[in-house]
Amino acid sequence: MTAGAVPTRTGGPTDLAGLRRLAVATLDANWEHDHTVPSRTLYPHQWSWDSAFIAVGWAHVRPERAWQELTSLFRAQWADGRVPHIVFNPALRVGAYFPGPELWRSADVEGTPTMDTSGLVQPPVHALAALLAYRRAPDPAGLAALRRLYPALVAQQRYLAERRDVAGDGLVCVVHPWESGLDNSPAWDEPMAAVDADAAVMRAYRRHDTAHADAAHRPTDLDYARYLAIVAAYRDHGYADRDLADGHPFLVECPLFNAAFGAAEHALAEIAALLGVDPAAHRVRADRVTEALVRRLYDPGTGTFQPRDLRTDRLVGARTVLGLAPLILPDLPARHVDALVAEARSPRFGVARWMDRPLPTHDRTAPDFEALRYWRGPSWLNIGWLVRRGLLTHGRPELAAGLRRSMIDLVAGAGCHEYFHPDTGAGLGSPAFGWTAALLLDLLAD
Ligand code: 2M8
Repeated sequence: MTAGAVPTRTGGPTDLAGLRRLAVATLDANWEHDHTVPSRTLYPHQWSWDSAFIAVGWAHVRPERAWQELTSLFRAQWADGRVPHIVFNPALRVGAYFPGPELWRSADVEGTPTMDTSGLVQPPVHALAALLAYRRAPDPAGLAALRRLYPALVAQQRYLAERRDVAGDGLVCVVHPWESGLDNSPAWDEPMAAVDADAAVMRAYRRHDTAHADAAHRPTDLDYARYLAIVAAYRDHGYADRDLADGHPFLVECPLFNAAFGAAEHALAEIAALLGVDPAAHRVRADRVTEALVRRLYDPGTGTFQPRDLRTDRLVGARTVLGLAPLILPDLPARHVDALVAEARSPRFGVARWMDRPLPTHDRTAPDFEALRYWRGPSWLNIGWLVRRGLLTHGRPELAAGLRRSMIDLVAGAGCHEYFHPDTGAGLGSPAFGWTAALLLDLLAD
């Protein structure tokens, strides 16, 4: 496809049984001894939040793989509790993904696992995924797996609470856009503009992504130059989190990351109860996260949640889908829920009355909305799936049903793509993407 051309829908199965078969075949094809790769071409290693979403899908068809998926990821947990966002498969050739282990150099850091990993984290959706996987397959093997995972999930939360609360306000700070999972979201344009880097440095490297996907659908070279500069700053500081406030180039409190952090405490409370452990401390922590999110990231002027740039102590201006994520918190106050539902149904997200049009990742009315470029507009199933859960949690079943339909239609129209054009539904990025397949299975089962 030529750069910038508008892709058209290529057609996926339209009957529910055919969709289910496609999803299972996609997961099977991406299964790699003890985990599932997001994509054989673009992302051939293990990714943290991908594994969580993928475990939810496996629970419907092969629960043992759901537990293997999470267990293999947590085997790479660092001694400080961080769960790295990439676990590298040593069997793959050097250069199978950029940036590879030679850039991260995790082996040089004390307290890291034997396998190579990155040093960043991703939104902590794993406790929620473990709970949902168990609910789909509540057997003794699942309970035993939950029991093994519980201390690791608690340590993951402890790392975030104790090492990443840079502002001391009860919220987690992300130190790289890759930690948000929405790498090139317009939400990061303001904080990224302050990162000193030159696109020309990319001449020294070989980007792997643009060999497998249209460059017009991916982050730019300047984005990548900045991504590398931030990684280098963190790595050269030994991935230590002390003193981050003294000069780390990117420090942001993200509403989606923090909503996941709060939802994890709610999920841990339920897991603890299943295991016969007192859930009270998790509930207290969950309440604190919701309270901090509302206090620090809710903007009454726009009626949505916005990231806070800790280097300027200001909320960023872009209104992206990140702002809708706090809907997943069961204790979000009703007036904030109402405001977010109004935001989701507004022309900005354009999902219309019944939310049955694809949910974009950025404000459709913004001048920097890009229907084709990665996290700057296209629809992604993991985001729609989270927002749908939020709508169900807050008693909006009709809207949740519309959103569910829109997501199933996307796959029916184009297959298990990584992301989709939010107007035409054309498939973008990887054509056989792990979490799209997994979350489709979950949506079909409801
Ligand atoms: C994308 O991120 C990686 C870097 O982590 C990349 O662009 O190479 C994002 O979509 C992220 O959310 C996702 O976890 C990862 C693997 O699917 O790909």
